[in-house]
Amino acid sequence: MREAEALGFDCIGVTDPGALGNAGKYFREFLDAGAHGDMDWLAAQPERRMDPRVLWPGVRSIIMLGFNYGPDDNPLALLEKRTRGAISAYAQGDDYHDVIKKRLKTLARWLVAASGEDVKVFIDTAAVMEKPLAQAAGLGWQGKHTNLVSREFGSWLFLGAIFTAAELPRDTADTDHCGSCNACQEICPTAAFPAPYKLDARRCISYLTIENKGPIPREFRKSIGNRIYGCDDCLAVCPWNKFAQKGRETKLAARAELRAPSLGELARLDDAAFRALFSKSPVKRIGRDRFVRNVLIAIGNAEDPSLAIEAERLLDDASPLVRGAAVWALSQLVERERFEALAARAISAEADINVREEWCLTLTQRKPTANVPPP
Ligand code: B12
Ligand code: SF4
Ligand code: SF4
Repeated sequence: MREAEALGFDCIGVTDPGALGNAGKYFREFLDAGAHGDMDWLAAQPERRMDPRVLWPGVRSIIMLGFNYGPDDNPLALLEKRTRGAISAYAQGDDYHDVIKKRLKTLARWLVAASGEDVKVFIDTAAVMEKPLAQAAGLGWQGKHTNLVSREFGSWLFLGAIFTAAELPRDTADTDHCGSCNACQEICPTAAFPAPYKLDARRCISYLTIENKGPIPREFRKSIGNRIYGCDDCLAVCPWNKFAQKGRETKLAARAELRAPSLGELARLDDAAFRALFSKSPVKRIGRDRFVRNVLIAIGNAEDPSLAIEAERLLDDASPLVRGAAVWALSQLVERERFEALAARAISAEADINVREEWCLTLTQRKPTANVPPP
């Protein structure tokens, strides 16, 4: 459709509101297994998500749109630079919700004028199963990493939907082209796939660093490496990316300062500096404390004792979430004697019971020489 292309959309397809097939059943299984973790909004009113006709009884056709955000470098390369933070490709530019929603609304207005029928637009946050609907509309298939893979754009498509009361001709659904490939399953640092096509969000670094509001569970801290916001590993390793193209939308392009930011500098962000650095960025959504928590986990994994000073300073931060993460980061970077001396001083002064527990657990679980280079 020319109007969609002119607005920057890279692919488009139309499907039937009843096209979800087994997706609803799989969604129910996902919820029953508790795989959504604390994402209560995902579990709320599941019937609406499982059937678009419950969400909006007037819907006759669903238009699915894809917006290419193909990165201009390989996101896996940055994982080697341990003193730099890795922000996932989708979050290095402006917030896609804002950029794409505006275009969806413009397209929807055009559609209303052309068809005379009512419309609703959705991107990400509504109770819409965007991936299986996009597969039904022929945009690609849900790969074993559970995201939509496109033969033209690999793993790098944002999805959006326009529901319309107009009867439109349907496109043919796409079929699975994963074959015997298992690359995404093998690369996942936290073993978040209990089986191909199934994700346990509670183990996914994207969930742990973005959705999870509390401390990062201890079992995942080492595997998170330097990923400070989201994760691209399973997407980036997909062989279908060899057909991928660089995203065209400049607003979504990586900002120079977010490509490989210094962990030391990020650890020094106060609330105002955080909001200035992440103005218009999706990262802003998680707030300074959760973000600095993530940075501290990466600092703990940086194998650079010169970063210990940043963690030590944050032991006095106003946020218990930040103080707790600083305790763990420090334990990874300083020698046992130094850590025990700091603990002796800090524990009695610590008002927050969870941070005190973090000190005690870290003291008992800390390996004597973890990451500290021999003298
Ligand atoms: C909740 C959510 C998350 C959660 C859970 C992810 C998940 N896979 O469910 C978390 C926070 C972990 C997350 C992470 C990411 N997300 Co997200 N997320 C969503 C959201 C809001 C809902 C997804 C959902 O319904 N999940 C519930 C599960 C049950 O649904 P499902 O993934 O479709 O599950 C299917 C499979 O498991 C399959 N299945 C299950 N069992 C079986 C068995 C067999 C035999 C078969 C064949 C299939 C099968 O059927 C299920 C139903 O379709 C969507 C937006 C939306 N409204 O759809 C964005 C969305 C999926 N996210 C997106 C992105 C970009 C990401 C990240 C890449 C971000 C990042 N870089 O960190 C990661 C990718 C992690 C991953 N491997 O999935 C994009 C994906 C675009 C695309 N091309 O697919 C979406 C569509 C947002 C958008 N509008 O563009 N996300
Ligand atoms: S985004 Fe990262 S942690 Fe999540 S499933 Fe993919 S590889 Fe695993
Ligand atoms: S990496 Fe392989 S298995 Fe995973 S989605 Fe891509 S093609 Fe499918």
